[in-house]
Amino acid sequence: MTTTMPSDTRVLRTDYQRSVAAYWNAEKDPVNIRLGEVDGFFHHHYGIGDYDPSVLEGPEETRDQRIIEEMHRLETAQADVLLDHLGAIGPDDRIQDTGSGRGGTGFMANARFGCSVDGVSISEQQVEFANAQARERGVDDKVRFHFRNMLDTGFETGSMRATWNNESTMYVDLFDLFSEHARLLEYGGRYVTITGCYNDVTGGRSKAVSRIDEHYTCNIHPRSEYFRAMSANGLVPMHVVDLTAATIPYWELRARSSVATGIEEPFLTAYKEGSFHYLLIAADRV
Ligand code: GPP
Ligand code: MG
Repeated sequence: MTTTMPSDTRVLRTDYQRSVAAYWNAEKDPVNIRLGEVDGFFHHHYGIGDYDPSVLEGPEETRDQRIIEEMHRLETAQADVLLDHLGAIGPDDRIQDTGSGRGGTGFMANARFGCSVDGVSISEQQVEFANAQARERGVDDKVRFHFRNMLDTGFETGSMRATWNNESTMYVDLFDLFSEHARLLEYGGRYVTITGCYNDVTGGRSKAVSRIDEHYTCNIHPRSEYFRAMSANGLVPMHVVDLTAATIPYWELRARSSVATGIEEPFLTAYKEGSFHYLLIAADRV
């Protein structure tokens, strides 16, 4: 007997996609939930910027909560940097959060620009959670989350002023992904990604990068592939920002927190040995 709904087979096309969806449908990790509860913006990405070392000092009873709040502040700062690169977005524009998680970056975008935001995710749990958040915030007329595949969103061609992937490109083929972004974006529209990619100048996938892949069931791409796949799909890079040095403090703080998941050391090793970069790439649709 099958438990797969007809809608599942349209959105989830492969066993791999089903296993990724199962991971995110089950995910309730304190490193994400407790941070989101700080102010109601639930992120699924990492942080940037220096942490305030005083959070590690002071009264023991409130130390844990101070660290959680500081990690959340750094994650919110990361999303702000992504939004800074979307260009001029007005209230009448429509933009897409691609791999939208529990909705954090999308709600920040709507709060900043007043625009419409469509989020897509292959996790029905995440879509449900994020839509409930939209209702709670009273923005469900403008911010909507959809159970859709980012490689085939079904939205109208040329309908988006901007689109982004905040740490979600490592689940898909980049040529297929950028082909869909290029289809969705209007001429002159902006695509932004923040991603972890491996350094293919120094060699192949390092052991630390392989451990990250294994942890999230993902497939981290080499740096050069981003640029090859953009150029093949009419996306012309305007900004490339290496955020590697800026994300290391987040991982150091996270390693000392009560919500560490065990993936902290592979990230710190990979970044420090230079086998892995944390990059922002902003590109124009031509
Ligand atoms: C999601 O963040 C992380 C990923 C989707 C994949 C890996 C990203 C790279 C840059 C390689 P999360 O907030 O759900 O992860 P965690 O639960 O570890 O905080
Ligand atoms: Mg997280």
